[in-house]
Amino acid sequence: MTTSYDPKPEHKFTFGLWTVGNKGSDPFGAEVRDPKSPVDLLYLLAEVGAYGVNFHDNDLIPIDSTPEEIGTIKENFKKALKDTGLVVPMATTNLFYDPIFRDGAFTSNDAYVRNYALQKTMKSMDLGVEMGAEVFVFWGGREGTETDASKDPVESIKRMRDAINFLCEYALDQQYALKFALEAKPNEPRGDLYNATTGHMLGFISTLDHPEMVGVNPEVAHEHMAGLNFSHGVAQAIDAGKLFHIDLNDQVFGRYDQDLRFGAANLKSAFFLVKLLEDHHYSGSRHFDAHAYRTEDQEGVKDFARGCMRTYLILKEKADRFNHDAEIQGLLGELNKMDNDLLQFKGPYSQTKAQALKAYPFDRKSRSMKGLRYELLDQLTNEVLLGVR
Ligand code: GCO
Ligand code: MN
Ligand code: MN
Repeated sequence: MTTSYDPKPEHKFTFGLWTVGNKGSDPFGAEVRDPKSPVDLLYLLAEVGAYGVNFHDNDLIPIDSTPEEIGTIKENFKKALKDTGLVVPMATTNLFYDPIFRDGAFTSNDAYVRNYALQKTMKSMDLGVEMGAEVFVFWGGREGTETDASKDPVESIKRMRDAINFLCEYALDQQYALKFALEAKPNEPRGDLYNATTGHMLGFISTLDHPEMVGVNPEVAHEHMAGLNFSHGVAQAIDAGKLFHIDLNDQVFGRYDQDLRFGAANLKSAFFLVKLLEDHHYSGSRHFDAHAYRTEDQEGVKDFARGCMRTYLILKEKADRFNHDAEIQGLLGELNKMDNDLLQFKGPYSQTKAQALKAYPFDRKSRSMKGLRYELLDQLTNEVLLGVR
């Protein structure tokens, strides 16, 4: 059945190889789904209607591959990309799985590990660019601590800055048209991770040698794990011109890292997020960094992937309805109306304006008694979401 909720290339829906390739193991139980090759996963993504695929270096090329194996893997993957029409908008490096990264990569106390991490990342950038990536994500999976006896956090932030500065120079040197997107997470797998939220990352970026090359990759689950309003963090990134990528999924507040299907847990915050991205014409990938429940087989993996994209498109339609609902827009218009008398204070600062504002007779008491009708506004929003408006 063809409906308006079918994914199209212009929606830029992407999935990581590690998302639809997730085999369902968790800290308490073994894998429940058979491994699929990167090529098989491309065909699965094409079948469900995705636009693109992202990968960590080792999702595509196992860490101990020989040069011959690497050649064959790359050739097969490129052929499958061509056959399926899928693109690779983003690539990233796995700096967390191998035991060498048990104490972090760029922030490890061991200079040997820090240098190996740089080498691995440069090779991963080469691979990403070869496959067409324009965005390169950095998720500091193990850049943190269990005990702060181990490291001075100021020193760790400096080490992180040195690494990103070095890699920006490498990209410039190679003439790669790559933008970097830093992904924050408060914890898991480490007890605490540095630069724990999108806001921290934005602050950190302004200290880099090439801040213009670096933005953020916020993830729903990560900000929810920190108990934060995701849309507010994303808004800050949009305002700073730094929303280079986004990881969509879902997460119940206060739980372990769940990576749920987009919209599976908090439909209303998913709605405000989609509305924010669409209202502000976000033009990057809508990347789903999530995986199917452990209960699922391969059919369930497809249900999961289709569900992520379908929910996004349904919420996009709801956002449009919200924006065109006369009663909702009437309420918002009323709330933002400016008293004619205050027009004199609009625009930039002047000494005269400041003096006039200081002298203005505000009637604080009568204005503070005015109800704002947010109960009605929120109820109308719920009714849009529930499909009765
Ligand atoms: C996580 C992260 C990762 C990263 C990925 C890209 O919680 O494990 O979200 O999935 O997004 O490694 O760098
Ligand atoms: Mn995550
Ligand atoms: Mn992520």
